[in-house]
Amino acid sequence: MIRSETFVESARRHGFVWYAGVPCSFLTPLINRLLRDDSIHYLCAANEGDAVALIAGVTLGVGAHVPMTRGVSLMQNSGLSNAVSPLTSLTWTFRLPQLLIVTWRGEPGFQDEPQHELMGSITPSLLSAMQIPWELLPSEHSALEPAFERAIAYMNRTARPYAFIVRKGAVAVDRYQGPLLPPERALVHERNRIFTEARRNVVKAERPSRTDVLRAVIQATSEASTAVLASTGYCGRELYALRDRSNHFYMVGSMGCVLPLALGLALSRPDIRVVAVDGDGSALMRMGAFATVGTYGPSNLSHLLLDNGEHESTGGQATVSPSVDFARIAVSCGYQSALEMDRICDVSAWLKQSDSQGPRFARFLMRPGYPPDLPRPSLGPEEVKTRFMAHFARSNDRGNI
Ligand SMILES: Cc1ncc(C[n+]2csc(CCOP(=O)(O)OP(=O)(O)O)c2C)c(N)n1
Repeated sequence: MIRSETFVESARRHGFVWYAGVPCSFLTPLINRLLRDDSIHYLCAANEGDAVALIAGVTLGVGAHVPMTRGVSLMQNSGLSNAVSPLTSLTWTFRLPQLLIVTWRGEPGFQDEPQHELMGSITPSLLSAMQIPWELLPSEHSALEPAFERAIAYMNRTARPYAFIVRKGAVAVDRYQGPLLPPERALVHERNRIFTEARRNVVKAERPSRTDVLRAVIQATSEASTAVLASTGYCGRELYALRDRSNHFYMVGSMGCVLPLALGLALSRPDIRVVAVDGDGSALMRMGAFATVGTYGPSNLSHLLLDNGEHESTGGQATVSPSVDFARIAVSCGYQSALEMDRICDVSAWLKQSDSQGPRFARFLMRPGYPPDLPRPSLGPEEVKTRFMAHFARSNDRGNI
């Protein structure tokens, strides 16, 4: 059996100080140990896919900046299914390494609940199918260091995730009975405000387009000091087509993950500003991330939701966004402020504000429509990531932030 203390300290020696996850009873001693440690970042994610995207954001932020700083996503194997999208189309695609700690409920040959039976029998093969090499978390302390070394060697060689599968009883019970403090920002609600600049009666077809908004985003964000992360589909493609800059990250796949990705980046890099440009369909897909951002989100994070009421990138099918009050949801989740707008001047003014005490949200009501012959980025995802990381490592060295 491994003691939590031994695991955490061994992990720390290998640079693992960022954790995000959703608990499993097999991990209770470990997670509770992490929660009590001020020198460790542990973020309670709404689901396991958000945890993977969040840690991918940390890797994006610190990977080139503090090379020995690494992240871990923790989950029950039932939640591995929630993480398949970012594991197959974010961390694999962009090569953003992290360690996965996946418990093994329903391990064949052991008595467990019926809901774990199928996932228990496919957990190792599911990881292998996603090209994630795995090994059992060692039960002997002496075997832990070599296991970390194998994990890191793989992550360094391939820049892709590696997994430890945790069997029942692998982590020793911890007798700690004290408090597990809630995150500090959980109590900020009374300061939060909703503003509206939107002229709701404006005819939808007369609203600005995505092109107009993204042009304003480019103009209002400094390449040196602001990271602009664009959601999957036309959002990233249009941003690229308007201007290709090193501070841009064009997400492909992993729909809905731009917000947790941006959160991990903003938390791990307080020296840069981070703008997450989201779509309404994408935001709806992972709305739990609003609550995670509301609780943990820092003041350098701005969340801009481009709302055309459609899944435009896949043919314009209506989303349910017209019946959703995103601004109210954002402040209810703990964002410091939320704005509804439909004029370009408001985007620029909002992006230039710098006096926030927490994460900010803005919903831009726009018309559908996109330019003809919209190109896809000519750079591959890996090149986009490498350029982005080098840019922010360099701009920090120059001290121009
Ligand atoms: C998990 C997942 N489901 C579906 C898709 C296909 N897909 C790509 S973009 C997109 C629509 C995104 O809609 P929205 O965020 O509103 O942005 P818009 O296309 O309107 O700019 C969909 C459904 C995907 N990439 N990933």
